[in-house]
Amino acid sequence: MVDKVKKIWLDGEFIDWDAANVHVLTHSLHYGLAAFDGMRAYRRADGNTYVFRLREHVDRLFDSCKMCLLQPKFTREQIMGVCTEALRINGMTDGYLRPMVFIGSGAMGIYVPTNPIQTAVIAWKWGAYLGEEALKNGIRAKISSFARHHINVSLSKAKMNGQYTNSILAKREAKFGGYDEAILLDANGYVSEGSGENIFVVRKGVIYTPDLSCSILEGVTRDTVITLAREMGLTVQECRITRDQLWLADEVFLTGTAAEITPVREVDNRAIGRLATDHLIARGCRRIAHLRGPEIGISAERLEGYRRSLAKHGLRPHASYVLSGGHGDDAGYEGMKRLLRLRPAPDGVFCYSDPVAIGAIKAILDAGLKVPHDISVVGAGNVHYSDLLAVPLTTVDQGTCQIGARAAELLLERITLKGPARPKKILIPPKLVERESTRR
Ligand code: PPE
Repeated sequence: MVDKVKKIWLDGEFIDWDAANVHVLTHSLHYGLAAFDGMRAYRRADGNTYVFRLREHVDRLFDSCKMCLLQPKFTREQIMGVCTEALRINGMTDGYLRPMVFIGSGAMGIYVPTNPIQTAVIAWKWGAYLGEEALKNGIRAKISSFARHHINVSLSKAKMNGQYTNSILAKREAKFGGYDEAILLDANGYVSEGSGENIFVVRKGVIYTPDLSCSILEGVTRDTVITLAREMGLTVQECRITRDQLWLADEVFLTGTAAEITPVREVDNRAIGRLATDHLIARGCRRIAHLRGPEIGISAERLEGYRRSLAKHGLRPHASYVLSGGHGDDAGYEGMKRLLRLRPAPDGVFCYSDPVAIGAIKAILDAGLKVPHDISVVGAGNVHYSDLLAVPLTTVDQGTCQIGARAAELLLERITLKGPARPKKILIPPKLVERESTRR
């Protein structure tokens, strides 16, 4: 239930929430042609409230109107003003805003050129769209049996009310099947978007999102993610994506005003994610141990990653499965020997480093067990000999050489630069390199 606020703006004035009604002959109610948008207002650290990308949302509303031939009686500036006023008048420091332009009552039938065009702006409090849990641990999504509208069936770039019957059918199908959200393909079979969100796929350090021809709504959040990612030095490609690419992804997430950024942890019952623990889970391991490194920050971060991944997949970490290790293969060997004494023994081990993983593999083999058949092993670092071992090692490559190369380039750039240098952040995403030690 939406909690009532005091006032709703309808056709030029703020009226009481309960008085904001329309006639049942409202044309848009019968035939679905109307346009809306949605934005969130957030209270920021400076104590002020800001509407996130208000202009872009209002522009899209007017673009939607233009595409479906609705002529609002108000200007963009007026609607923007009403949006901020709706927050103020209702005493809201954060919330969701929904401007909508629709065809009022008068004549019936499809062609009603003289019916009034009405405009409303509604503000309400809206928590996490897919639940708090979804933001933390990700959602389970299903590829819908409903396709997104073909580009010549409807106007995918318009945020048209009637279009949402397609979203509702897909969402209900997904929910009835025990999933949290639907992912719709376009009429050509390429990945399009969620029922109310755009979709992103990360694989091997590259971010992909369906291009504008794939029947998607051109999301404002989508644009924000693309812009920020590119500013951080990441590669973003807008292109066609096939459903199997979702299953091979390292990460999938949905973006939208209501959904904000929601991670997807499973698509069609297949776990997403290939970094260390996620990868072991995807390969079928369920009793995953972690051999920690020495007491330094990076070791704590890897432990945190291990814990988060287990939580994301609903697996409980077993205290005895986490052992403090050390740097080298002897630490890995001793740690693994202790893990092998546990009942039940782990079926997967994520090791702090490649040398620790190499020691662990030796201990497993010495105990007469097989890698990966009995126990899968993942290391970290991608040392140069990790593919030359008796059991080539699956590992997380952190791009150590790339880090050095980019740092040197940056330094040279700064030396030759005239004038003040702007700080620059370069992110080199880690990659999972899959080899025999987890291929089962
Ligand atoms: N695709 C669809 C189909 C969609 O409805 C939205 C927003 C997006 C993508 C993302 O667009 P943007 O918000 O500009 O990043 N969906 C709105 C309605 C949700 C609802 O259930 O109502 C929203 O998020 O406000």
